[in-house]
Amino acid sequence: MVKSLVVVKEEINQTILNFKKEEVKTIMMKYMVVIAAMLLVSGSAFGTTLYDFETGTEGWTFQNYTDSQAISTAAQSAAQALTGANSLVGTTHLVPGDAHFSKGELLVTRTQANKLNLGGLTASVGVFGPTGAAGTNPSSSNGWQMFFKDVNYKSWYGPWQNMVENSWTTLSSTLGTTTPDFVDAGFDSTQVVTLGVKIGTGGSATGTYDGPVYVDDYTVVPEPASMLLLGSGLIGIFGFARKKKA
Ligand SMILES: [Ca+2]
Repeated sequence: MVKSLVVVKEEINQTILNFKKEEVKTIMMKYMVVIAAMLLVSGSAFGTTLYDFETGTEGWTFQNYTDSQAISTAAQSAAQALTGANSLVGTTHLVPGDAHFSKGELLVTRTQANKLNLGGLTASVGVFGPTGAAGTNPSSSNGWQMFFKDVNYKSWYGPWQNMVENSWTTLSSTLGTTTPDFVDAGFDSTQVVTLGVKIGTGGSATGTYDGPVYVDDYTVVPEPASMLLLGSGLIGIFGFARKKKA
């Protein structure tokens, strides 16, 4: 039996249509793979900058505990910036072995309604100390650490890092992975309200430091493992969609 021309034409059209569908699917698949790959390699693109001090102190202040008074002001400054044109500056009077001035903190306390779930996230912050900030003993430099407090004021303090003068240093901690320098029992990384930077004198430091210290660009990003899950999840979802359609 000879097919009518109309039927043949219809079959050809259908073949072209199917081919185009397949082509679109292939192209979409390629894009999805590219997007997933981008997610994997550029987790920072999904980072959230919490504080960059471009609009002022953004709620940051200084600690005034009796044993933690080495920083006595918190202000916006255009003298140094890691991002944008401004940072936060603290006036520092750091005295080794002193009951009041051997350590100090710059910090922000958010409202309970704006508490942060930092579980599994990597938090980072830039710190800058000019000439003299590190102290006079190279083997026992003044240092910094980042810290968090939860809604119950339980604390988590990250690893100490020696001050490097005249360049921005990024302090970084992943809650749940990074070994803390100090942590209160029961600290809840899913309900963080206070974030900050602590400075302190080195163990056998001998020099007093009077001058500014700067903080900028407090950012949180999903840890690499989360990005891997997200990326492979997207590939998985698309793979499932393809199978379902086929
Ligand atoms: Ca800034």
